[in-house]
Amino acid sequence: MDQEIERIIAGQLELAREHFDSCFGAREEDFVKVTEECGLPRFANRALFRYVTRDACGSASSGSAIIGKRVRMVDRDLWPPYNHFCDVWARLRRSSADIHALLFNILTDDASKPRAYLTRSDIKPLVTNVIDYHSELEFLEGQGQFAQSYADTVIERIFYNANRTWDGKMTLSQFRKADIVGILRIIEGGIDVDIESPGVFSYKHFYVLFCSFFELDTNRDRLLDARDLLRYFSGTLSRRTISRVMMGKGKPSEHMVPRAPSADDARARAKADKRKAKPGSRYDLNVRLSDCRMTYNDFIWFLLSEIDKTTPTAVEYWFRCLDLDGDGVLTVYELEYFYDEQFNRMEEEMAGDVIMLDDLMCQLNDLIRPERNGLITLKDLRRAPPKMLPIFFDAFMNLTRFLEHDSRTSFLQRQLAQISMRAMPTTLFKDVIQMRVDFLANLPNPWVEFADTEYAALLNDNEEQEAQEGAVGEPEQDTATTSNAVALTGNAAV
Ligand SMILES: [Ca+2]
Ligand SMILES: [Ca+2]
Repeated sequence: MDQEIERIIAGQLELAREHFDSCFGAREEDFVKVTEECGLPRFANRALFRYVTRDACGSASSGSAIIGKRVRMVDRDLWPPYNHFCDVWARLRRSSADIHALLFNILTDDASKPRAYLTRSDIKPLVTNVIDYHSELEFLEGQGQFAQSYADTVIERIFYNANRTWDGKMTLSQFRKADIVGILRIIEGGIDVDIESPGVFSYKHFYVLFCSFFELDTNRDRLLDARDLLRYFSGTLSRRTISRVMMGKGKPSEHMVPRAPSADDARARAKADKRKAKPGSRYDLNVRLSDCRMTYNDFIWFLLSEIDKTTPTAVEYWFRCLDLDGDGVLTVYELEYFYDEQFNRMEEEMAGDVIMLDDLMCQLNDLIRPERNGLITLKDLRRAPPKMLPIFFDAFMNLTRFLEHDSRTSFLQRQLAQISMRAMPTTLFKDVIQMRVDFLANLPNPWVEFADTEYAALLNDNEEQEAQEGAVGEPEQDTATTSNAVALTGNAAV
């Protein structure tokens, strides 16, 4: 085994030597040839270059927030001497169990203080590398804040999917599971090529997230307050849900308002210390809703969770919102608190055609089958069929969607029944089951479906707006923009 690794390292170093011989002294972007010879995705180049030049060429800046070809610090750095590279690469390769561990070790990039986790800023060199060198993203150059928002979106989405501990510290096993290496390889072929399941780098998805946020942010301060969220999908979320979201119960909020601690604060803190709250359980009774704001990064977690409530992160997000006392169990009393508001709205909006809580709880108990009747835990929800989860959460939080489920579920049931009827007399029962499973598995992912529809609508809006501007004789803007760049001109300045 050891011999095999030594043979691989020797082969890689031999191939890399040619580039050192011909390119010695060249810049970071030329180093991509070496990165590829070493078996890494090309967009890991900046990270590897920084890693190998760190000791050889002084202090290479790591995790720089600067985007854009003109202001990159590392361009001033030179390639390391070949012998130095050999030492660094061999040591790195020997200490990494697989390609995931290899990239993970490169990104943690702090030899003096070895870390067992990655932070958001550690991922940045990968994302800025993609922004600066991916041919499909050329139009982001010089877009400052807009390009920065794209980078933030990609990083938040990586953490949304991978960081199941919610602590902003991605472990090697989370990194491996998220398959960042695989994602980097896929986008070499194109950013939005996989129509079925575009990944975290999807420009289209970023654009939808970004525009959805600014649609709500009427005063353009890049923060949302509770009132803004009331306008989300024409007021579909209940006020009680919005309060919980805004208070950072789903995802701890990034936005903090410094306040002089009062005597109450001190007492609450002493009480919380005594209780020795579990890490991650945020139990701040002293939050004032009027102080709460949602940043763009928080909004990414909110919108992804709102649109697709079947993902593990979404389930946890909404569970925490509903779990008023944070004890890890949803009781009938907690659910009733949320359902009361829904019930009143149904009475107002549906002329008395309402669903009683008792009936609802019976149905939901059948769907979720909790271990203890009437007490729903996160474990129960994780075991429940994923398609049932949106019905469960929307019943307590999102009236419009909850009422949609009624018709959608029965439509689904009819389709499933038709599959069985058509196949039944001639097909084996287990094959019929498989057909039904395949049918359900091929239903479009709610987030992808949503992003597609919204993106088409946004492009349409932009075209209409441009047509109007053309009609009234507005001075023409840059005509050389691509359709993507057209989509961004309306919002890039905010
Ligand atoms: Ca605002
Ligand atoms: Ca509870």
